[in-house]
Amino acid sequence: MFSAVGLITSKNLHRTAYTATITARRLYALPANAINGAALNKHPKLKQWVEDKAKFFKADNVHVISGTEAENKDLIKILEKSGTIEQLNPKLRPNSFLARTDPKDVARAEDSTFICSKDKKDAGPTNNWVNPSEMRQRLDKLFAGTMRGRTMYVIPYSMGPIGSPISRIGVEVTDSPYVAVSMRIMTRVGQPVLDVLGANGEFVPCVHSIGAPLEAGAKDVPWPCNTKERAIVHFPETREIWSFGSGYGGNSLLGKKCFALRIASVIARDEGWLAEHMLILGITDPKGNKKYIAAAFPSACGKTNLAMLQPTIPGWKVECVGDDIAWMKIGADGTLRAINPENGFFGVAPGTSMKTNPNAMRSIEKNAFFTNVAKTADGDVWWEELSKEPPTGTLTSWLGKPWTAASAKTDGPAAHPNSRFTAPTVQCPIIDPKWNDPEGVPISAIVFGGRRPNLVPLVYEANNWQHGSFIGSAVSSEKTAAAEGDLGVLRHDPFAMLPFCGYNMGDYFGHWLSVGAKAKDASKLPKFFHVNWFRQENGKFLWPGFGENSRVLKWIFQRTNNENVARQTPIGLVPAEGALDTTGLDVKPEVMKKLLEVNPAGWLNEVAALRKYYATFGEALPKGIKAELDALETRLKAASK
Ligand code: OXD
Ligand code: MN
Repeated sequence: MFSAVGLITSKNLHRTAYTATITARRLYALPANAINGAALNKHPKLKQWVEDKAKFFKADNVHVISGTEAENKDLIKILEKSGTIEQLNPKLRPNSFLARTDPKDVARAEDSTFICSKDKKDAGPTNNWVNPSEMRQRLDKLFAGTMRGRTMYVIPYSMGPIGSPISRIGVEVTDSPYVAVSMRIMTRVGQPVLDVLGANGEFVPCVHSIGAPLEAGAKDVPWPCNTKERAIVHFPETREIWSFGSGYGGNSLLGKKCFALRIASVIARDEGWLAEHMLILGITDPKGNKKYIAAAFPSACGKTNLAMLQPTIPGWKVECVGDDIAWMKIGADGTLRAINPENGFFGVAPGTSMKTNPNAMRSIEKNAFFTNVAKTADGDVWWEELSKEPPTGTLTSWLGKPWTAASAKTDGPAAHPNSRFTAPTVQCPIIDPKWNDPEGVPISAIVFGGRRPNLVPLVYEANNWQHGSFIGSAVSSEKTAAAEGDLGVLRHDPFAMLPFCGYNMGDYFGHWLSVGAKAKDASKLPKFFHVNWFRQENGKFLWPGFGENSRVLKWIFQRTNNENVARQTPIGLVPAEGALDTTGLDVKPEVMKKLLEVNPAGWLNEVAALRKYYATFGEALPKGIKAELDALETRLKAASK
């Protein structure tokens, strides 16, 4: 039945992989892994699904990812042979590689990302929606024979520790070996996941194709993709993911944005928990008291920097649980418990340096993948702001061209603004001892933030859960290079989830309210805050940011202990005069005042803009959010009299 593409029984896996080595179409083929094949046989539904996909996509070969070191080495050889990656100088950066993508495949493609719920209303006004049957017809056309001439990799993966009750399993099939090696860094993959799946365990089916079949005799390119036809599709009701055309991580590593946020947000809504675009950090005061903070910022707004922050205030310590995604649930003890479902970092390279994020720099010293950064003359990596000046000698830019500081004016940056590093979480020198704890860590504070050049103070605190949820729903930020489109434009990005919420954003606001309302003991819930590191005057940032943000974290920490260090304003609580620790900080008192000022007239404009935005949700806008907006307006009007 499966003879067209061969496969799946252990015997067949071996034969077809071997066949591939002699078909000349492939430059290099993986040795088969018989154990994997046998394991797939144990799960008839999974086996059938894989067989159907391989047949329909006309894959030349199928390889089930075991997750072993030897297999990873083989995949890397394939990627080197095809020119997709090159090894960096092992003396400078052991076991690390550089990939250059097609210049048109460099970021998340939000315009081509779809939530195909049965009812358009369930996708809401912030998502692209297409009727599921229409989309399935389109996908059928796109995917028919899409893997001709290529191997289909089957990646069983776990979001969260393998076997933990809160973890979820996905199986991604992909024709990209780059995706296979990257998924091995970003998630837990392979045989142990199949063991947990057993004979009938549930998995989220995830389908990915670069959309570039390789016809017999045709020459491959280093980064095959399909920039004409792209679709990153989610079916929330059936919990399926289909991604076509792009190899860029955010569109192709389906465990991350597609599963752990878009599909998981739907599962979380149905089951009463939260799947969020948040970092998680542990913070310890000089007396040894420890708390955990979760923080949501839009893409490329410094989540990784905050998650790995090196405090400048003496005696304080920060440890990292995760830098991008948090799954949170009220635990048996009544606290909000959070896990990081990922296993690696997929961070933005430009701007990362020993000055801004030494712990990220140490996390990528070895065993790292870099995408679209520049290469130095001695075979290491470089990107803008990694050092004040570029290293001597001619670099190779992300476009694969010779590059020097002098040529930057005509050639643009050496590294793409959304170039990335990928490295295992365990390599972070300040990884939290509990980062892998299936119980999750208890969250004391939830922080929202965005890039706001004006108006929004350095930090303020919500009055309660409902007000905090309102603040989350009101997040706006300047657009960054993490997604295609115009940079710097201010856009609403509620809860930093605009591109990642798998259902109607209005219902999502309601879900946040209900999680708080259902909690048995409100005193055990986290407090909410909003921060803004990006306030500017005359084009210059007023706040130094990075390690100095520990001063703001200290104030947040104090507030979670209900310390009397705040003053009430119409928008919430801000640090009382002199309460924010500025010892040794080179910021003038008048600048500090500006950073903490609340200007009622300016905020009334913000209220008007929000009212317009909220109107787009129609009836889905929860009463609690509307009530908070009205109350804010009343307080602001009273303050401006
Ligand atoms: C990311 C993003 O890659 O948010 O984390 O775009
Ligand atoms: Mn992100």
